[in-house]
Formats: sequence, structure tokens, C-alpha cells
Amino acid sequence: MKTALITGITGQDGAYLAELLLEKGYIVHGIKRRASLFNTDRIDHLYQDPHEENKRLFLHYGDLTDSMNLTRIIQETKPDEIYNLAAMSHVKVSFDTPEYTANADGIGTLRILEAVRLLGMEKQTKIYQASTSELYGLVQQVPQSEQTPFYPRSPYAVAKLYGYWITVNYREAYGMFACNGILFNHESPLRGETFVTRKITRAVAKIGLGLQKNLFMGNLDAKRDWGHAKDYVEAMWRILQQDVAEDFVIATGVTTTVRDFIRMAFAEIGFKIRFEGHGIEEVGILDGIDEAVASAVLKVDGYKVSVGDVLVSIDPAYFRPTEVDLLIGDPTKANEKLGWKPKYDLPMLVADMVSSDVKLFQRDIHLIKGGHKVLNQAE
Ligand code: NDP
Ligand code: GDR
Repeated sequence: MKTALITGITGQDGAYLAELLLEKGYIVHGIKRRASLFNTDRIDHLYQDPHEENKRLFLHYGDLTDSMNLTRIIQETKPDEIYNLAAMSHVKVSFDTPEYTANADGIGTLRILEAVRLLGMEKQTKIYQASTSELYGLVQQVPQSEQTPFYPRSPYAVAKLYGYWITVNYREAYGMFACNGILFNHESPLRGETFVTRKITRAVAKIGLGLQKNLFMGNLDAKRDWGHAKDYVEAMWRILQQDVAEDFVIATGVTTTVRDFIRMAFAEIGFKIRFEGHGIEEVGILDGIDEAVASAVLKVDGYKVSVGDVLVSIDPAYFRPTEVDLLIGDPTKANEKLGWKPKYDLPMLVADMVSSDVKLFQRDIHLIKGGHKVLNQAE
């Protein structure tokens, strides 16, 4: 029975990876941060009572900014595999908290690698580092592959650039089995609510149910290669099952604008959106309603919006000081060496996210109608 340690187990990827590894028979240790409110929503379904026999999921308090804590957890859990997923992962927020981001995302990676080395575990513990397509930043060439030069465009990406290279360096200097997965954007119903896809699918559900009037967005021209997180955690695991430690690009190879993602998401609830104007003057207007699709999805309150309403507006607050305009990954190496191919395409991803958010808010409406208080969820 193998043992894995997941940093960032309470995040989107941590939750799907923990589920996958438990299914594969692993003992799974996860590091969670102490918070004033519970932050384990995404893994509560995996929770096992501490008194249960054959328990295989264990949580430890910790933080990537605390070397001693990380060293102790690694020493105690003796993992065969470490998945370093913890990070301050929001690109826009990294402009507000650049030093903390460097500490957690950059030096945090060093802390894990150095702990394994100091403990003399460099020949027994494999390490996965959550690297990112944000490393490519300013477009040099497309599609982006393992050979494409990096040009990071945010404090987040610069911190992750350090994480990438320190992982390569420990592999080369100490013969450690340490690999970078250069993952392109991946989303799911568990995606954090302030990332663009989830922000859109939540708003689509709420607008459709009459709970929200308008969606405020930033740059609609950005293009992203979006996949499903479930597929991407499978790739992480495969990367560590290789005989030789290597870095891999994980992507779908298809790119789409934020604007088209919005169109697709509204289409899921039967709304057609027309975009007019340019730059911060651009708006998305409800152009038509497909009654058949809409009535199938919107079972609670019916429509509160009409054709001609402005449903999408631009707010410059959501623009970044430096933007990554175009990401499109070349997953050929992963296809060939890992035998990895995504099961979800973009339409399936959008459908999964919108239907999940519609259910979420339909449940809220039932609770409100039943006189229960629903916690305010941040936009
Ligand atoms: P999330 O933001 O959903 O999860 C991040 C996790 O890291 C959470 O568990 C969070 O804890 C934890 N965390 C944050 N800061 C610290 C810290 N200082 N110490 C310990 N834990 C911390 O990210 P994702 O699941 O989407 O991404 C996983 C990793 O993959 C991240 O490193 C991200 O940068 C990277 N990545 C993500 C991509 C994507 O498209 N999703 C693409 C490429 C790379 P808490 O729950 O308490 O906030
Ligand atoms: P990204 O994801 O920055 O690619 O990083 P995000 O979903 O935040 O942005 C994608 C693109 O959408 C544009 N955008 C907006 N973004 C947000 N969040 N909110 C808006 O209102 C909005 N309007 C337009 C952005 O400008 C951007 O171009 C994600 C994170 O998961 C990283 O941790 C990971 O490394 C990369 O993906 C790969």
C-alpha cells in the first residue's frame, strides 16, 4: 500500500486527487491550513472518523511558509509520493500580495524539496510540483510545449517559475524523482468561485433563477485552454508512475476566449447572448431564449430577465496590470509517454459546471422558501 502526501488537499485539485488516490488504495495524508471557518468542504465526503478501523485519509495542520512544520510532517508520514499542490493560486490576487505569493509558491516548493533531502529520503520519495501554463506568459510561440521559453507575467507566475526551476535543479543535483506538471487551466464544479469559469457558471445559474441581474467581467478577449480537473489529477498521478522523472505539459490543445465561454455557459440554460461595443464599453445582451432548454433547467422561479436586457458588463477592476493573452497547450508528450488523454471536452466541462451551479442555487432557493438562512457566498 503506497502513501501519498498532498499539500493543498482542501483545494480543487487536492480534493479530486485525494479521491483518486484513495480509490487506488493509497494511504493519503493531506496538509490543511488552520482557518477560522471550516475549509474542508471539498473533501468532507472523504472524511473518515478517526476512530474508524482501516482509516486511510489523515489531515495535518500545516503551511507552506513553515519549514519546520513541513519537515516534521514529511518525517512522520514517510510518503512514497508528495504532490505539492498548495499555493496562493489566484493570478490577480498575486499582484496585491506579491511577497506572500513568492514565499508560499516559490520558497514553499524549496521547503518541500529540501525537507526530503535533509531527511535523507531523496531516493525513496517522488515529488510532483504543480507548475502552470502561466509560466509561458507573454506569447513566444503556440502551441506551448515543454520546449517553449517562459516569460511570466505576474508575481504568481514568477513565483511558480522559481518552483519550476528549483524542482529541475533538485532532480539534476541530487538525483531526486521530482517532476513538473505544466498544467493548463482546469476547472470543475469545485473550482474556486473567483476564477473566471466558475464566476461565470455561478452567475449564469443565478441570473437564470432570477437571483442576480448582471455579471461584471474583465478582459473578454483572453484565450485559455480549459480542461476538466478530474482528467488533470489523473495526469499528475501518471507523471509519478514513470520510470524516469520528467516534466510534462498537460492540456487539451483547444483554446477559447472568455467571451465564448460566457456564450456557451448561457446557452446551457437556453439563453443566447449577443456582444456589442468594444473594450470597457462592451456589453452582453440577451438576444433570445430557447424555451425548451430553459424550461428544462429553470424549474424554480422561471425568468426574471427579458430579451434585450444587458446581462454582461465590463468592470476595469477585473483587468490585470499585465495579462496573459493566449494559452494553447501541446499535450503530445503526455499523450505518447503517459498514455494520457482527457475524457472531457469544453462543452462537457461547461455543461457539468452550469448544471452543478443550477442545482446549488435551486437548493438555496428551496432553503430560503423554507425560511432557512443561506450563507452569503462571495462573488
Ligand atoms: P486552489 O486555489 O483551489 O487550492 C489551493 C490549495 O492550496 C488550497 O488547499 C489552499 O488552502 C492551499 N494553500 C494556499 N496557500 C497555502 C499555504 N501557504 N500553505 C498551505 N496550503 C496553502 O488551487 P487548485 O486546486 O486550482 O490548484 C492546485 C495547484 O495547481 C496550485 O498550486 C495552482 O497554482 C496550480 N495550478 C492550477 C491550475 C488550475 O487551472 N487549477 C493550473 C496550473 C497550476 P485553503 O483551502 O485553506 O485556501
Ligand atoms: P488564470 O485564471 O489567471 O488563467 O489562472 P482566471 O480564471 O482567474 O482568469 C482567466 C482569464 O480570464 C480573464 N478574466 C477574468 N478572470 C477572473 N478571475 N475574473 C474576471 O472577472 C475576469 N474577466 C476576465 C483573466 O484576465 C484571464 O485572462 C488560473 C489559476 O488557476 C492559476 O493558478 C493557474 O496556474 C492558471 O489558471 C493556469
